[in-house]
Amino acid sequence: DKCRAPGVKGISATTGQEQQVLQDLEMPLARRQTEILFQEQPETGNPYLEDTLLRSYLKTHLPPKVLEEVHRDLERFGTRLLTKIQPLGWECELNPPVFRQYDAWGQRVDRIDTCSAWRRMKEISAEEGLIAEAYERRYSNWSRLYQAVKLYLFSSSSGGFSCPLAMTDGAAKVIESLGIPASLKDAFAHLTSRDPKKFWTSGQWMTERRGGSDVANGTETVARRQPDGTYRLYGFKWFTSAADSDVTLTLARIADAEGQCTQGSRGLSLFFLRVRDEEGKLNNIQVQRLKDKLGTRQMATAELWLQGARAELISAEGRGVASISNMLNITRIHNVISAVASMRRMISLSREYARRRVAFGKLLKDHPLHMQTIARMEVQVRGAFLLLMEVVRLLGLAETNLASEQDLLLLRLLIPVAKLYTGKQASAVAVEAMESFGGQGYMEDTGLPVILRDTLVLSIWEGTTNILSLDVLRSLAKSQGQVMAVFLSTVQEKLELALGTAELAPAVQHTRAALGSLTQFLQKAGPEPTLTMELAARDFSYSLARIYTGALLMEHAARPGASSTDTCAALRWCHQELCPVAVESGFGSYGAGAALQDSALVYGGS
Ligand code: UCC
Repeated sequence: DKCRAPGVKGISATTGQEQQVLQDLEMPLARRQTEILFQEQPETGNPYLEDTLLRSYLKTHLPPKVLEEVHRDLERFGTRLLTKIQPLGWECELNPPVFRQYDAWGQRVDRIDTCSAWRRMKEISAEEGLIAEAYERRYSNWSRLYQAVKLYLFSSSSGGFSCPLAMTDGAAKVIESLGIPASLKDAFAHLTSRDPKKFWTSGQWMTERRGGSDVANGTETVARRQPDGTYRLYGFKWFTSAADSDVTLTLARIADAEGQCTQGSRGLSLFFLRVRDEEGKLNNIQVQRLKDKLGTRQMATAELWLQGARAELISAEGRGVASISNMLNITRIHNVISAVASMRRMISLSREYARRRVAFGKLLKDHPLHMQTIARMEVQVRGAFLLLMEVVRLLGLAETNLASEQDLLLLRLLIPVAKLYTGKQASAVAVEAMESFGGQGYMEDTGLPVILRDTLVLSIWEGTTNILSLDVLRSLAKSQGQVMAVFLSTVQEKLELALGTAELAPAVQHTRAALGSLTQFLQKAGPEPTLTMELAARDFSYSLARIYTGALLMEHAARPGASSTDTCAALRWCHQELCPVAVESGFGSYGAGAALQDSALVYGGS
């Protein structure tokens, strides 16, 4: 009716000059009526208070005293996110970094200008202790989990600042794992500072022209030893995220007296360097250009020439990959944090929209099919959230020397599993949630495409799905299968616990069957790396993710005071195919014949 009203009013009016004047007067008003869309913008509240799963998790696991303090801080932080940080995040999106290579007089300056909101995010990160919290360990093993929760709440309002924080955390972790050598004491203090004036962020320069994934063979950068024991680095870094960072960790090959370098992984060493000196001058680095990315546009990602950048060797020679894997494991956890946060944000918006949008005579929330779609996404995010909490719980134990040997093995296995699985989940959920807004979801200025774009990178950076699947196999090989033994026994324990809740019986049964199939597959495949295991790596990793997440959902649903929604989520999760690797193996997907078929399907063949 609102749509038709103006037109009807204008045309069906009586004729004559007087009427024309009336029409002229009425039209602009009438037009204004048609200009607004009838749906209201979905608005969410305090992200901490609205997150019932997060709150129930904290209530279940944190000691009461810790919970009390953490709850107070998170409630305050939630309000700050809503009122102050979210608008800053949007400003970062609207004002991406600008690269100025030359000044007005032709002098090379290589300036990366970031917006004030981006710089404010850095200050807020320090004020909120988004890195510091994990290293101060005020709450012992719970500090890491608490930090992860703050990062999770921060992520989707951060305007991309989550990325430098991930790398900063990773750099702090590497330095801490080296025992904070005297030469890095100052840097560590800056990276973990709560003082906005002192806080530094770090980059992670791993990617070169010849390899994003194949770091071992793709790294060309050469390090030349100087008489004072420092090094100068020469090379080209192809993809350096948050290039406005203060310091960075990077890999290079140390040249011997003849200028020769060892190739492959054994030739790589890890270096620390300051990006600029005290006056802000680049450390013999030239910025080639900024990357033109699909998303994460708030952040300056650059191509950098290292032309004798002064650096400090911080690993044993040739142990670069092993040393930087401490950083990778942290940034991969941050990737999980962002994936879960993105899903939670999209679903919250979708849920709120369904409360306001009327179609076919009723609110979207009263259309069962629409609710089924959102509910399916909700099951995904619940599972992913519990998997994230499990990983950071284990990390907290490891960092306070409270972890058992089994905990450490489980942590090693679950990091790549969680990274690869949640990255894929987040992309799928973001696309589905966008669709739940109809055409509005596709509109730039709703902000929804920004979330989608920024989410799609999560299955790519920090190791693609296949690279992470191979890392899962690496963890099996390195531990000689021990990670699997721990995985199986931990899931069994959680199933025992779930048996006490009668409603969970079908989920327990299904997961047990999946565990049986997984064990059979492993027995058949054998412990050695084979073509079968390589072809199975992705499905195998998915199986681990689904089975373990199912066990976590059951554990959560079996706790005292659990709700029927917790049970429902566990049942629905476990209803899906939990062990795709067994299904595909039964179909013969992992043999040499299948590999030939794959090639024929891709490239054509008889
Ligand atoms: O830089 C990037 C963008 C930054 C953006 C940051 C955003 C953060 C997101 C947060 C959300 C907002 S992306 C660049 C990321 N690049 C990668 O992720 C590289 C992907 N490729 C791999 O992961 C490969 O698998 C490599 C590089 C690790 C493979 O190297 P190698 O040398 O061929 O592998 P090796 O020989 O198997 O491993 C060498 C050593 C071994 O130790 P040792 O010698 O003691 O046996 C491995 O066990 O490293 C150890 N190692 C690990 N240890 C390898 N990976 C790991 C691991 N994950 N954990 C523990």
